[in-house]
Amino acid sequence: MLRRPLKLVPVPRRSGRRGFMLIEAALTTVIIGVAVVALLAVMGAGTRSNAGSRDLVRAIFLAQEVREMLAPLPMREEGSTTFGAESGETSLAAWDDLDDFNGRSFSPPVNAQRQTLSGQEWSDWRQQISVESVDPNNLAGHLTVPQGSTDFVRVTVRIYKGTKQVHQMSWLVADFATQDTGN
Ligand SMILES: [Ca+2]
Repeated sequence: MLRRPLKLVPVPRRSGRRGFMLIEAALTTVIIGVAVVALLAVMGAGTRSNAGSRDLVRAIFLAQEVREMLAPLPMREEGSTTFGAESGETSLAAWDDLDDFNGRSFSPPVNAQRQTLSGQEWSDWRQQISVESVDPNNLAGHLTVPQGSTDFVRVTVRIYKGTKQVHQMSWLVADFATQDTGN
């Protein structure tokens, strides 16, 4: 049987190139889409981070204003055994020793000169102050001792924006006047 020699038949060129380009275009669209979404997410996180940083700076400022306001005050009223404001001391202007400020809260907040910070930007901010007697043998601890029973207090200022606490600052104060005289 005589076989006819194989004849190479030219294969018609398929139009696959067009399809491949469509896939490329689709992939490119997906990749760009993912990149844009990622970029937007990063930008969103950056915006939130900036807002958080701004709030923290304000909160630190408000805590430092309280610290400056309280810095010149004695730990306790001379000649008084009251822990808290003495009789007749009914306003911020009258509070003249540290324990007068225990439990005080200022909203809108106040500055170191005891002036209310007016302005819309401060309206939802609050300074909350606590003054607690601490055990001199355990200054770093949080053991509760009766108020006024020692010559050391821990002053804590908590700064809130709305209901959220943004910052907290604490420091210790000793009644050196009492320490010096041995009373
Ligand atoms: Ca007082």
